[in-house]
Amino acid sequence: MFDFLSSKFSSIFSRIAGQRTLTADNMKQILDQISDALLESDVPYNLVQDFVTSIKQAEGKKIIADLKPGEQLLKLTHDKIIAFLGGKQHPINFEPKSVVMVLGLQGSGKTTSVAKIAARIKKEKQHNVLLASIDYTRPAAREQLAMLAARAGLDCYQAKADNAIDAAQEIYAYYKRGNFDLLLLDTAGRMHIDSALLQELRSVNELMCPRYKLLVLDAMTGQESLNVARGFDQGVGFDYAILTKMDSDTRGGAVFSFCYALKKRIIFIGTGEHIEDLDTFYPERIANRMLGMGDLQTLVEKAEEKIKKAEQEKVEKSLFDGRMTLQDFADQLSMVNRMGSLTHLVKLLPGMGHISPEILEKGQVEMKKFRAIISSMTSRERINPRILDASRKKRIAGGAGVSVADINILLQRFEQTQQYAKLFKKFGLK
Ligand SMILES: Nc1nc2c(ncn2[C@@H]2O[C@H](COP(=O)(O)OP(=O)(O)O)[C@@H](O)[C@H]2O)c(=O)[nH]1
Ligand SMILES: [Mg+2]
Repeated sequence: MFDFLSSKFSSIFSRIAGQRTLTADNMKQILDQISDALLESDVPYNLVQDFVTSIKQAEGKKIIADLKPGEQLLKLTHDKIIAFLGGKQHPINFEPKSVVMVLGLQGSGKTTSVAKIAARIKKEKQHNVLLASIDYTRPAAREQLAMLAARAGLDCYQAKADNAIDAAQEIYAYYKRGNFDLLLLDTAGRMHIDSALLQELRSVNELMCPRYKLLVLDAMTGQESLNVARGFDQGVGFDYAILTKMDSDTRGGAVFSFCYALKKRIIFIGTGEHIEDLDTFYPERIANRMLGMGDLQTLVEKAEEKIKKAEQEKVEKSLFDGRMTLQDFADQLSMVNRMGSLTHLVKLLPGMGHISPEILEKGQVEMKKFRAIISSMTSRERINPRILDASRKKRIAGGAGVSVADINILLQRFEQTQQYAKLFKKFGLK
């Protein structure tokens, strides 16, 4: 996700990271590179202009005295991306006894998203959710929702009516009778927005008065998705958006542009075809990812699910205190090992968003070696790796069945991890 933007941004900012001064020429060059990266990721030209102007204006004010110019610019860009994505915000909390109507073009991911959201609400709030579809354009469309619901253990009502409007009435009556907490209504889409579709959606809107209307947009469609959103907004209106297929090779331009262009929030992003592949949209985390800073927060959440809290707190504390030892590093490695495949996790780690499968394979082997090396060290060596001279390294290499070069790689990685931790602490990203 955001591999394209994060590799562009990482390379732009790594070039200026340590510089003591930034000349007007440097600055112009960097802003040009940022513009190019955004245009290439399919952000509309006028939005790119607005974004770059907002950085320029803030840069003039020099707010943070103790940052180097490169760091300052990175921080500003980070802040401005967050602002573009809608600012800091709380996740949406669907009020009980509401109807949620889900709109979007055909194939955008409505049916899949309806099932994902329902499963999420049921799991987190124990709400009694009813699913139903009024998609009469494709014979299998309603079956698809029923199947997804059955697989996830969700209630789904299949209307007997032979058209969308009658079905909507029937569904609404069933929902009211059944004392459900929420109704999630899947609707028909078309290849393009047309007046028949909008008319149908307007009628259902009047009939059910949904408390929430969610628009599903396919992130793969780039700039075009903004026009689709405007069309739905004018035709029926909607409250929030869900951007799907973020796991595909979309360049992220649609996500970057949506909030600023439509003045509405994105509340979820779809990250795969499975029912659990739905992430709550947090502008801060997305900004971190776009800038190649990884997503420590998501990583922490995933870890929390599988690791005892106390164990994790200990590692985290030493990491952010800047007092991390090799023992902590070893604990981290075995945590990663328990949390799932490296391929998935690595996407969340700083600067590692675009690593090839071969390198990951190598990474798995490397992790194994690292654990062997650290377990061959004395506790003094783990706490203070600076004492590792040539003879100690030789002894450890013998014990772990690796070469001295492997130990040096481990020490390098350890050093990098500490650097990242410091950077994150400095930017208040933790
Ligand atoms: N990779 C990926 N595929 C998705 C995502 N959301 C939906 N899909 C797939 O997109 C296709 C169309 O989805 P569907 O929910 O039927 O779209 P609808 O026509 O709007 O109801 C299906 O093959 C889904 O599995 C997503 O977030 N990631
Ligand atoms: Mg559908």
